[in-house]
Amino acid sequence: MSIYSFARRLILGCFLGCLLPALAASTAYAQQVAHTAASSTPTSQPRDLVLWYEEPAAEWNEALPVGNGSIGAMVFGGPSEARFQFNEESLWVGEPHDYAHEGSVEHLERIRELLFAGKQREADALALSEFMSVPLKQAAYQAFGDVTLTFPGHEKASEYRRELDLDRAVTNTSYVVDGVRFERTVFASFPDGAIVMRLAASKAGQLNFAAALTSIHKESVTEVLDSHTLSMTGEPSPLKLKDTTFPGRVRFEACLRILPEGGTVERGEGQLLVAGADAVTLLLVPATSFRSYRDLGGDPSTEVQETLAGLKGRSYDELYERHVADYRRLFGRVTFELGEGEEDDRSTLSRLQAKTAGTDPHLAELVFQYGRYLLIASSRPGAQPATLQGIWNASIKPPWESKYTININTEMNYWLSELSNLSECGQPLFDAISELSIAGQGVAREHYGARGWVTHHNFDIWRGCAPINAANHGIWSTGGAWLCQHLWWHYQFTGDTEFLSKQAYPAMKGAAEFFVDYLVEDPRSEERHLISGPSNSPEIGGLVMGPTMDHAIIRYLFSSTAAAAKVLGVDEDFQAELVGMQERIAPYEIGRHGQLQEWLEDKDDPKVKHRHVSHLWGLHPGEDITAETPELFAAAKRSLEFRGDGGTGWSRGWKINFWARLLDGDHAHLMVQRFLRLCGPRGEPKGGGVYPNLFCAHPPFQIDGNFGATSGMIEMLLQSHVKYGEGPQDYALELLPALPSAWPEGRVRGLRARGGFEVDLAWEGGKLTEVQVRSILGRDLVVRYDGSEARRETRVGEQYDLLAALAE
Ligand code: FUC
Repeated sequence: MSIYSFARRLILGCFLGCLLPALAASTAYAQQVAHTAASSTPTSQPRDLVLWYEEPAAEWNEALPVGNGSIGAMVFGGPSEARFQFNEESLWVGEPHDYAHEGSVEHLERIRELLFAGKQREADALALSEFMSVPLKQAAYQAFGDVTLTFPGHEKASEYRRELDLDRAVTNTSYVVDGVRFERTVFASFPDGAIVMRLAASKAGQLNFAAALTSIHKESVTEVLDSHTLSMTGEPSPLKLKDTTFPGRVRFEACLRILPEGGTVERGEGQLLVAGADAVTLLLVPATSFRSYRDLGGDPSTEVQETLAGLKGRSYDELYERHVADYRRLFGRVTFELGEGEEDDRSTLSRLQAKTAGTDPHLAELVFQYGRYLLIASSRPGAQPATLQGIWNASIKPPWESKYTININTEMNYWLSELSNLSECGQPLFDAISELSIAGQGVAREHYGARGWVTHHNFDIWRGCAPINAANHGIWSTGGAWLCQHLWWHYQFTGDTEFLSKQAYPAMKGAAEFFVDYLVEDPRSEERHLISGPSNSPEIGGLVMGPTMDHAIIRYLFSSTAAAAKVLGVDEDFQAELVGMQERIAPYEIGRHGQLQEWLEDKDDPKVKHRHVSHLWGLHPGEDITAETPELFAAAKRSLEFRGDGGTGWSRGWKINFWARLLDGDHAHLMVQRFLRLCGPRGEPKGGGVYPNLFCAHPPFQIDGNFGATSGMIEMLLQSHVKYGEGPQDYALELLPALPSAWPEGRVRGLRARGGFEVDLAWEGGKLTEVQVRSILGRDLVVRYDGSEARRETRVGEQYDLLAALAE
């Protein structure tokens, strides 16, 4: 489904009745964003933000991604064979499906009893046979197709260069053959709903090529639709995952329209042949029959034709300008530079291969802004949320099905959206949460006999919420609760009470109701603490009662839901119930190694280097472990030291955030270095880092680390999670809380903070030299830097210079 069908869905009113309030909220939200964004005029970037290479991509992780939130492509840039591997976000195997396992609840008590009795293996076996999703796996995101342009005679190209300009969201490939310079420009346009490719040459009549449109799916057919258009239709091949074969029910269609200037276009066998053109514009429009997780009634053909009709009459220059203006409106809100730096004419790959890659400030700037680029490219209002791979996937059997893993990954995808001034890019996640809050009701009822809704460690496009794969990691009940944090953040950053009442609070309330019914008293504790379970500390230690992470998340859910109800002036009794229960949840424990315990029992092994560090959730992304709780702060630090500085790409990304929250800039920077480690055939074969195209390497490619790295770098420069008062937005802004010695000079503009503030900072010799804070909501402002504090009452739209006050 494209942004267009989303708009149509709004107009025709064909969206699910139950989600109408959510949509109303999104509309109000759009207005809100339009209002608040006015404060952040797009600024031009201080330095070139270009990923560039001297060779075509030798493999997928070297190709360059473009995307408009829903459709994306990987640009390989071969001179004689140009491959554009493309995706559309709604092309998945499977069909509308409820994964709840009827009657599971009958076994719940027994599983708990076994766990309380220390019989983990028996509990696991019972849970695996009686308590899991039906089927045991969820569906997979699918590759869509390839556009291949073949240029005879271009094998001997010279002066080759391939680049992705983050400032314009445009890729460019350029080279010379027989004295003629050829240029290919590619971008994915959000306003026009198409991938646009432009071919040009320095001499007239030189463009000769064959264009093909193909798909990895066997059931697809490509036809020459008219003299200038190729059309490909089909459906995904069925996919067997473990014991289940997911059918290919989503129908797809893509059209490639070729608009030459000069020359001729002829029909070939499933191809179009262009000869003697001066320049050519190609428009690629894919669509599917997916309308919503419950409805496959769309007509991809009509959708493609409508989009193409909308493009008719627009010149290439117009398409380009509309795209750049739309993109810059978002991207241009933040600039980031680390000192003047030296002129650097090395390619991105050479810089990544250099020993100094980890400390290369320009690479840090590039990776910082790449996270923002990728979010804009994979998550725009009306779209699906970014998957484990954003929207970029060349496989029919992608790693972890390229779905939504919510025991860290999907949340990490959205850590940067509010912080980095891309608030509206969070909307796809909010809409998915609204859907999960409906789909997860059946799972709450059938598995737990509880009210409200629950989601376990994964969901897919069909909004599967039941526990999948295996009991030892699939039965983890706080996925939905964690997602609700993003709803609350959105309110805290934007002050959008309409969003809070119509979209956020209904989902938060349902999630909290579930936990009111689900928590049980721990018979082993004298205080009869409330604990979670059966659950696990993500992916380590197996099925247990009472993992620390669950309790941190549930406490946060209860307190934020009670706070939201208070803001809205509703559900007073429920507020009191949540506050009362929150106080009874098992507290953090510090264990015999001085560590923050991962479980109720003091059984952490300091030698374990596991990638997940779930028990530190309260340090980040939570907010109850700060310097103001010194014992827990020290224990969290100890636990993190035990886990070490390695790990998968996303784990390194998370550790940047952790060390920033621990106010240790140099250690956070060490993790930036560890993140900038080149992986794959041209770098390190094992361990996490980045690929030549700067995609995060788990390995394999997983986009979460890109987003986590950007959020971590922001946490090094600005934090706003420490409360100064009791109000839901009373958070102090901490300036340069974890500035590393490796970044003595720099400047960042346009970051956002809780309470509705936009912040510009500059520093020299490691000391703050400029602070400008714009007030979006007119709330009281508390700013802290290096032991000083300044307070201001603010007015909407006004800017405050706080440097002198902080120096007093
Ligand atoms: C979680 C992680 C894995 C991987 C997968 C998609 O299960 O533990 O490392 O990121 O999600």
